[in-house]
Amino acid sequence: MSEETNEHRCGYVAIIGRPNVGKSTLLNRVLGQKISIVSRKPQTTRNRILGLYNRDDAQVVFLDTPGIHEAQSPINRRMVDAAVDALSEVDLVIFMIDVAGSAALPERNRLVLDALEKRDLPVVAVLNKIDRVKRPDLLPLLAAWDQAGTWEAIVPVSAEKGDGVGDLLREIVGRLPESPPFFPKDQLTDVSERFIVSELVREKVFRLTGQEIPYATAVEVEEFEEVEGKDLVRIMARIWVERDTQKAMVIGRGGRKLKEIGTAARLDIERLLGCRVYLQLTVGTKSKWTHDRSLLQRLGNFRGGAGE
Ligand SMILES: Nc1nc2c(ncn2[C@@H]2O[C@H](COP(=O)(O)OP(=O)(O)OP(=O)(O)O)[C@@H](O)[C@H]2O)c(=O)[nH]1
Ligand SMILES: [Mg+2]
Repeated sequence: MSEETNEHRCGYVAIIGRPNVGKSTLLNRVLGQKISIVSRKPQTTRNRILGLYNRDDAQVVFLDTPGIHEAQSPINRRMVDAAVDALSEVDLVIFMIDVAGSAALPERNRLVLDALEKRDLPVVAVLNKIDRVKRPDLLPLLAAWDQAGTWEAIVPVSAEKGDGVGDLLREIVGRLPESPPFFPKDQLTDVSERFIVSELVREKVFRLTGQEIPYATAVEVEEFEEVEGKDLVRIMARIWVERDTQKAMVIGRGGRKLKEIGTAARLDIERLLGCRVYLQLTVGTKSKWTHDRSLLQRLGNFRGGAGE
């Protein structure tokens, strides 16, 4: 590739929006690999997750962020802060809206709109989950969003099915500054495999347990060891919850729930690492960890803020 003749674009793009709109699904779709966990429950993503979309003429540094909502508890405030902080380091913002959800209209997105209004950033509005609405129902939403702000573009997509994602990438790349890549072109993310492993376990807890448990859970990878000559990785991880009653629910009758979490996580981890995985899960109780700032910092699934 000759640098003189071929222009190359590179920049930071934050994906923001209310919880559960499909931000992480979009990132995984664009990357073609799961680096950011997804669940049907809101407030799944807890950190800024960096994902690199690489091609010959461009590198897009995507920042997936926690959903922006009316945060009360320290853990939730920390998540919202991570999302809003991401805006300070980007060239372009992808503002994602769930057209099939209860917050499809601008008035239910006030917090996000306020965060954007404070900054003078170019924003592409993305109307996601179009696979779940009929075309005629999409038109009034498009009109409402057109009125609600100054957008670079409004792009309807289905992050899950892939519809419109190519158009969105064109809109994004064309708006990035000319620049050489910031990261090696074969890199996909800035987080360790160990971190993604802890997240994949947390995702299964999110998906396979109900009530308050997902929000009371952190995962700590205690051992991560490649077994020499065996194409096998041995992982020991601890699932932290806040109370013994929650611990009992995560373990389940006869250990069945924990086994289900472990099997589902192991399959995803094997796909991530491309080898066999021996995964051993244990459950521990740490009372009030979601309210303890210093603990939040040490525990898995919290890598600290933006710019690392
Ligand atoms: N039908 C449909 N579902 C989608 C689409 N995109 C995402 N979803 C689903 O929406 C839910 C939330 O997706 P996530 O990607 O976790 O959403 P998020 O915005 O990252 O959520 P938080 O991290 O909690 O803020 C999951 O059940 C996804 O499968 C889509 O295009 N169509
Ligand atoms: Mg997410």
